[in-house]
Amino acid sequence: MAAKKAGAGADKVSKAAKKATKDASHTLDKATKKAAKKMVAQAPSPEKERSMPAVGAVPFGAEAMDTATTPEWAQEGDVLTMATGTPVDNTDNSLRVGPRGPALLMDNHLREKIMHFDHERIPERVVHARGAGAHGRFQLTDSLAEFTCARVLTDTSLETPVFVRFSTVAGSRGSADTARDVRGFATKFYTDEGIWDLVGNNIPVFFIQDGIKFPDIIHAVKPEPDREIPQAQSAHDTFWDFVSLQPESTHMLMWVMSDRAIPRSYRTMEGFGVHTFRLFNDDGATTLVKFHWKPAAGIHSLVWEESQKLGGIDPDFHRRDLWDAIEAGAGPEYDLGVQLFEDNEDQSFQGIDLLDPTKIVPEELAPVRIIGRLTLDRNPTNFFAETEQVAFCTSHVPRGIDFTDDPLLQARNFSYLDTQLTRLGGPNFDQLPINRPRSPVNSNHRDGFGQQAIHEGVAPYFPNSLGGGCPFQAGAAAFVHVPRPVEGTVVRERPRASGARTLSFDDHFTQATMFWNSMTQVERDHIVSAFSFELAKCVFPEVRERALGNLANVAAELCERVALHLGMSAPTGAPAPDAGSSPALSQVPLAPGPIAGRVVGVLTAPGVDDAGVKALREALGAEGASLYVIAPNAGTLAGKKGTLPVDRTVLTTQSVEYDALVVAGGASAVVIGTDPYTAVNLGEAYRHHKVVAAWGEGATVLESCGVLDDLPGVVVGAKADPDFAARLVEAMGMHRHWDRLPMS
Ligand code: HDE
Repeated sequence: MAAKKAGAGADKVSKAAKKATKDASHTLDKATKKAAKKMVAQAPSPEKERSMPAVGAVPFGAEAMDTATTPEWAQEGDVLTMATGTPVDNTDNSLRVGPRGPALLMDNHLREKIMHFDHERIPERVVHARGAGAHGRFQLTDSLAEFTCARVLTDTSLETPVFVRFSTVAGSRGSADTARDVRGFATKFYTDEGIWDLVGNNIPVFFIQDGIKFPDIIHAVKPEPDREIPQAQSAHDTFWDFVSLQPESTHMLMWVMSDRAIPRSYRTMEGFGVHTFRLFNDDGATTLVKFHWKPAAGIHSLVWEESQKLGGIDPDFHRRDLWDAIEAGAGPEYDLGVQLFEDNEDQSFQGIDLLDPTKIVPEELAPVRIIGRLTLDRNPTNFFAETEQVAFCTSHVPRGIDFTDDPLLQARNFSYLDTQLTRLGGPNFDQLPINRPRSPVNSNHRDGFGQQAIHEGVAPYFPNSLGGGCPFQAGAAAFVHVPRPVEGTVVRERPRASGARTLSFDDHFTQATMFWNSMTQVERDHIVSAFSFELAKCVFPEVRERALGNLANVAAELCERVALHLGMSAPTGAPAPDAGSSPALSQVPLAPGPIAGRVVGVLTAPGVDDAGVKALREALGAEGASLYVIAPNAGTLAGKKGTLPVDRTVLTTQSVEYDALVVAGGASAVVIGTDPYTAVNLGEAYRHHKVVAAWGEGATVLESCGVLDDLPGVVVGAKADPDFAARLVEAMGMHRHWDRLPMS
């Protein structure tokens, strides 16, 4: 109601503003111009309203960001102008010699408009091109003052603004969100001591141990260079050719072939800094650290068939989910956790080499200490200005956080700064609003492409006397790399196992085996299917053979099952007998978790129990979940007592878009039951182990589709009452019901 009123008000104001502008007809007198301008400024733009933070969400740092993203000069006044501020009289017709004659070169507006349009695109990221971002805040809850002097990790009274960008790696900017791939999880903390970019992934290890191999793996996974096929997929020869020759990739392959690589949502995946970083405190004492993000919504994935279908039905599935959840006030939340290790001579922990990015430290050996919470609660105002132009650099760290000699991290510290030069057109990318620090900037950098600042003074050098010596070196508060001795022989060699380091750069399989050992049966089945699918897409037998050779060193069962699928014989390997397991690696929940941000589809038709739908919507809303009314036709649906607005029609939606499908009660059941889409959608949701439910007459529809009400994850009630809602919520809390056998 309130929104309607506001909308009507806005309409009135903008109509008046338009009238004022029209009346003034190109030659606005001062008073009219002022009045029109005021009215336009007051009119709440629908775009602005769409990007307002959801009720209940706190727009942290919004003021500062808003001035940066919508500077007055960019959208000032009410009349259309050229980039030079020259008012435009007509933007629908180019300047011609008579209405049917040739266009004129002197049409400055035409040329400027087309020129700017021609250059609207910037190069997409070489990797991680496809992504979505959001603003939020980080609240530290447990100080790490003992280990670091970085205020963002020690001062619990601070709330640090952040921007996070999630991404896939292999696909181009327009590729589908749900491809099997690693997800990027890059966080820009606008700390009061400068920017901190934690540029992580949703998988804690990487394919390669040394950054010098990065161009090789990326060339291998990208579409094959002769025909540019396939898009956003690793299921092709060049990828498997490379990884089968590079066995250090095996551990990461286990993760990428697991359900981790097809997350349900960005909200339901973990994040990892991957590398070991070094913390230091004011006394110069150092501690090694690994960063983890733990999602409040639990860790959940799609099933393979869903991810494939969604790629066509809704290629923006993750992007939309992130946007909608934030708009609904159920934005993602993650705990920041750390694993802390003594900075010993070996830089190892219980035999695990901490410099090797293909190894994890199991949480059972080094518990993850939760130190703060990240909340994403504001969608970007403009995708290009923010999500596309955000530039993360692993080398951006504040005082108190430093690097280790992990050879992958060292190469990244070069790469990210370098890549921005091409992508963002020069060295001033830090000045773009989304990249601007919130702490004071006073460098002696000058000029360069896209310089935004008009620097004053004559002395951009140090030392100087003509500028009064400013800016000074910062002294005690300055960023420093912690002093540490470095010596050795210059070599091109990987570190090897030695002394206390047993799980080191030359052990490619033990942790891959540990991953396999830690999986439940259903997770193992999915891993077998993923390897089988990918390798079956490879044409060259030697590529498959080599890949099987590596799998034989992970687990005989895995290798044999994949070989069976490929119609090949399984080679014999030597999996580590003492690889152990880490229960924390399995993502099958042991108890129901929260359902905030989940989506329930309710199948309806005329005659539906509309009061039941409303009651269920309320009950789910209280849990942060949304309900969509699906009906045969769009518009308004006549129910038993009242009406319901239809959200989606049977032609515009499919079961894969929902976490649960519910058949509503009421006389509508007859129509729902005879619609061929019903059986397809219910059958599919059932096959994907999702919750399927019905109340009242709706139960007959489940029955006619062969869905038995006593099976796990099937919820049936007489009415859409609190008891039915509670059972539905609980069942959805498990996400999938793996103990339900496929329907015969
Ligand atoms: Fe990246 N990576 N990467 N990467 N990476 C980029 O930087 C690179 C690596 C990651 O949302 C690029 O700005 C090298 C590991 C994320 O904007 C580029 C190496 C991890 C993002 C680049 C790695 C990542 C990137 C492309 C091996 C997980 C997206 C555009 C030494 C810890 C950030 C850009 C965003 C993006 C280089 C390995 C994560 C080319 C050389 C390991 C999340 O600079």
